[in-house]
Amino acid sequence: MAEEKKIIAKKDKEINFRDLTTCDATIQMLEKAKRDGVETAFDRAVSMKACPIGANSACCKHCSMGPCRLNAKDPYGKVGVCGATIDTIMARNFARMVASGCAAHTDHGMSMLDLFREVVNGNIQDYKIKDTVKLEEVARSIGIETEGREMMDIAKDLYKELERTYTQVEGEIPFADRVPAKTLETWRKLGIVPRGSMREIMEIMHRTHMGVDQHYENITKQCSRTALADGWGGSMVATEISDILFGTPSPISIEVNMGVLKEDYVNVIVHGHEPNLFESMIESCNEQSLIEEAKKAGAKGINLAGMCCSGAEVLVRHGIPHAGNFMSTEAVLVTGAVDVMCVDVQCIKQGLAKVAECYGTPLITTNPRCHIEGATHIEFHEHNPKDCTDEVVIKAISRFKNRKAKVEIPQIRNIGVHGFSHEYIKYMLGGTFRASYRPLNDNIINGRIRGVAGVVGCTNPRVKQDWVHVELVKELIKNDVLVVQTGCSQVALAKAGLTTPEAAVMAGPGLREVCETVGMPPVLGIGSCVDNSRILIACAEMVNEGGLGDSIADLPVAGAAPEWMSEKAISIGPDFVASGVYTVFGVTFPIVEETKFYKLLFDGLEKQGLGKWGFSPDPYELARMMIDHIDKKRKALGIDKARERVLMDMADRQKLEVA
Ligand code: SF4
Ligand code: MSK
Repeated sequence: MAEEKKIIAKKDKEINFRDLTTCDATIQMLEKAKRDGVETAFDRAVSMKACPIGANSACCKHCSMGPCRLNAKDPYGKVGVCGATIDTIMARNFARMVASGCAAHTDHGMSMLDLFREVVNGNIQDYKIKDTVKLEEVARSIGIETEGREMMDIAKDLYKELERTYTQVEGEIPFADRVPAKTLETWRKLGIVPRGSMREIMEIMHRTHMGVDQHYENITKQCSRTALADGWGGSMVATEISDILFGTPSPISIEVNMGVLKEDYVNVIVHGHEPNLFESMIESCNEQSLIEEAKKAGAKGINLAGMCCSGAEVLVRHGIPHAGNFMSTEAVLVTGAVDVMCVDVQCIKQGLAKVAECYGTPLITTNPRCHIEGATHIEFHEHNPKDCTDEVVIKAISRFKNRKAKVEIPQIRNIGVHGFSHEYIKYMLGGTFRASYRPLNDNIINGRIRGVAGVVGCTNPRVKQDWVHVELVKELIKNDVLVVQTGCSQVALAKAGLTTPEAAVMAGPGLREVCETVGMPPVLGIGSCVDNSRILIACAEMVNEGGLGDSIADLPVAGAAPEWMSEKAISIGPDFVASGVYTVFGVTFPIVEETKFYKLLFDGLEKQGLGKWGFSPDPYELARMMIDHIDKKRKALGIDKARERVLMDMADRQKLEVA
């Protein structure tokens, strides 16, 4: 698919930052970075052309008889030295991306479970079980008795059960109990019900070793099984345990964008994924003695903001402002106003170290899994969390006192209403006395809501930051498709003003009516990238509620990662596809078109009763593909009414722009 990929390849002097991002704050900072002689990932993406053979996944370096490069234009004209075909090579490469993405999510989940175990066993005092209602609900969902039992006894049983999510050698993982019966039956028939994620990830790495699994169909099967071990396993554990420990989100109005930084405050940014670090940082930033220190240093106080998915985790639990998504993490340092950037794991660009150095900002790594050359490492331990976060804040105060960099903060702040957990969606639509998915299902059946789309994932400098997300979502809601969001995507939409109830005016008449009746935005931010499991649970609830088919594959739903970049995003793909969801990706897709592997992913899996993949770099085409799929499912369910997809021209789009 190399020809279709949107790769910006201009010479440095021709760069117009408006071609690279629609985020005005990021543009302002890229212009400043240029004046300051500072390079960012945007500059590197322009000057570094993506390797076309790698982009097509047509090369293999799994052994030293290679590396072997095949020809995407004549994919069956050549094989690797060992005889591996293009389908084997692409499927193996894909499988290793899935394994890596699943490992990232499940290891994050395991960290949350480690913390839960230590809390339950009384070895950690700084964290507590915050949401006992959720604890009982999760326990009951996997068959643990809760009636009349002590909370800690339930919690101990829950820990033991959930540990199997990772370690189970044979048999189905606990959350398989949450999968709709017909979907589970399909998995059993295909032999893809996951065992523990450690086993599945180990097996995928074994199978993709030179000379083991050399049938693309069999490799793809293991991709599905491993991805399900993540989506219905490790990721789901991460979300559920985070909710139990830190509270289940409910909607809250939050501020987004770089204008949340304050020149006369000590500014602390937390970036990464794990809520335990951030929760402790909140404590440290509110510590009276540290606030006094900040004041002694001449600041008005300490200002804490999140970025990326760390920010998405806590903005909904505490209303902490969010300074920007993945592609703004270097740009925010260019403000000169960041007194410390504290990171844990995932999506932390190594380039941050250089940019931080240029502006005299300490970059602090905290997790044993993530050290960065040039950064300071202060290890975070859950048994004494404030030892780390207090020290980080002290460093920030010191940097404030000695700020040398010129400060320029883009004065842009947007408001979003986020925090729609799947539990809250149920309550919001059904009310206290009728909390259920019935109203959602009814509104889908009566056609007010055409279907539901999950639009998730990263931003990527190979496409214009935020633009693909925003244009895609605008098209979807205009066509009465309710949108749920996770990760960096929701921050793009918040910056565009689409995550407030007022954005209902941009929706089609049916969706608008529902949003205005309930007072909800047409675009629901539901958490960080690991929280995609909330979407799966919502899908299961819709099936179980009745009237929309027997399996997730019957639902009028679709998913998209329009600006994806990480292997975690790739692993979410087969998780959703194997769960039955049509899943489309933008930017690029690591595959050669019209090969057997391509036909399997983009068509064959659906014939097996699963979902399927789609790809387009164009947001309007992505919207068309998703809406066509939703309409196909409505027709199959017999709930299709004569309705046309609303095609918008540029004038229509301009009319819909939110100020
Ligand atoms: Fe080449 Fe086969 Fe070795 Fe891959 S495994 S590098 S295709 S010889
Ligand atoms: S942080 S995986 S850029 S969503 Fe979760 Fe954002 Fe994608 Fe990282």
